[in-house]
Amino acid sequence: MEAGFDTAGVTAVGTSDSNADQVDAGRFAAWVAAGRAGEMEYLKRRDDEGVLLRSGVQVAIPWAQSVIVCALNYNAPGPLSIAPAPSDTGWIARYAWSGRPANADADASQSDDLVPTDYHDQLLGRLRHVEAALLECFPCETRCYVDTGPLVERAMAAKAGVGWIGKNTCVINQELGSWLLLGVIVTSLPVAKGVELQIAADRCGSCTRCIDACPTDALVAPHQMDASRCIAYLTIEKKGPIPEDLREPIGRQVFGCDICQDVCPWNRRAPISANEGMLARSQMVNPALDWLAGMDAAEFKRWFKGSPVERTRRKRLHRNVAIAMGNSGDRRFTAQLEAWAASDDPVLAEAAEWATRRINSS
Ligand code: B12
Ligand code: SF4
Ligand code: SF4
Repeated sequence: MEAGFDTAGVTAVGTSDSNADQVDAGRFAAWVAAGRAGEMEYLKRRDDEGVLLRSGVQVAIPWAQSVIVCALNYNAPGPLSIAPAPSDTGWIARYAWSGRPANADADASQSDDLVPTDYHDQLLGRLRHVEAALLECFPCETRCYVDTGPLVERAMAAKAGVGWIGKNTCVINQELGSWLLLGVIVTSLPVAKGVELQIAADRCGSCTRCIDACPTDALVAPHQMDASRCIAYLTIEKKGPIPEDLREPIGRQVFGCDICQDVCPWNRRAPISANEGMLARSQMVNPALDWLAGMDAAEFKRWFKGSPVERTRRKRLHRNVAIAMGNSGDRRFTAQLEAWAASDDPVLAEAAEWATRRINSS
């Protein structure tokens, strides 16, 4: 917490709870085998014996004995994606709104002039502080990861008592809600025998709001996602054309999706983050689609360099904007879509043609 996290926990690896570890390994393997990882090849990597690297922490990191899981609140003051909004605007996922003042003296409450930040850097910096403090007391092997490590962070977070895995597959903390980003430190330190590890109780109860609200039916059952249908996958990870049957349900989401968290009752009273580096950039909230569409390479760099949106690159963002324009039904977008239809990028051109047809038929 001193390093700037909002909550944290520890779990043992491959020892006390090996039965639960096997259940998780089985779930992960079944998930990959069912094709639910889509084109995210990094999730399907295997070791020399063919075991999925992410199916257990000790598969890729044999010396691992424990995992410290840290969580950072990124909840920002601002509307929910499900609130009424002008039809000519898109939606960028909340976690990608983040920024920091351009210089240390600036007034942090002035959100108009923030420099983009990326949660990977925000969490990794804090994890390194914890790691350094730990190594001072207990020399050991450690690895810090945010997203990229060969492990399922949410499964670790649930075991470390950070929260329970909701039916929307997100980790939810009873006090903080689910607007949490996770980082882990894998260590070679065993958890002392007799130490009771806290596992958070599942508090979803009979609620099914997230499953009912998901526009693409990506939540195929409680706690189970077909990622190849999730709007976050389609708009951020998926290269090439987005499957046609999923374009309409994407609605106005141009980067990621917050719907299954917006409807979650555990987020109603989620506290606003005071974390340095996680301030909301006002321009990211309900951005005008024609503003995003008009960005050339220099403008894209200006607004998104250092932000998670940089990862999608400009052409893929424009592919998503074209689809959102089509879904808006707004004829004012026709000229932009016609210009894109003549683009030398076949994916963008085809998305623009689809969007024009959709506007003309609405
Ligand atoms: C790939 C990935 C995605 C994919 C697939 C998501 C998915 N559900 O798997 C896509 C691109 C769709 C995605 C979307 C998002 N992601 Co993402 N993603 C990841 C990543 C890199 C790997 C996840 C993974 O391994 N998935 C494989 C499946 C099988 O794992 P899982 O769903 O977590 O399932 C495990 C548990 O649920 C458990 N389990 C399964 N069934 C059951 C049943 C019960 C009863 C229990 C108790 C447990 C349980 O076992 C499973 C296997 O071990 C992680 C970082 C990491 N390294 O872990 C971030 C991560 C999960 N993503 C994160 C975020 C923030 C998002 C988005 C909110 C971003 C956005 N706004 O667009 C959305 C959320 C969508 C959603 N409802 O989950 C955060 C989640 C934080 C949190 N509070 O939960 C993570 C941890 C990144 C981080 N460092 O903070 N993501
Ligand atoms: S993030 Fe959106 S598309 Fe993905 S499961 Fe949640 S509601 Fe469905
Ligand atoms: S919306 Fe309901 S079912 Fe879904 S995660 Fe939240 S509490 Fe659980």
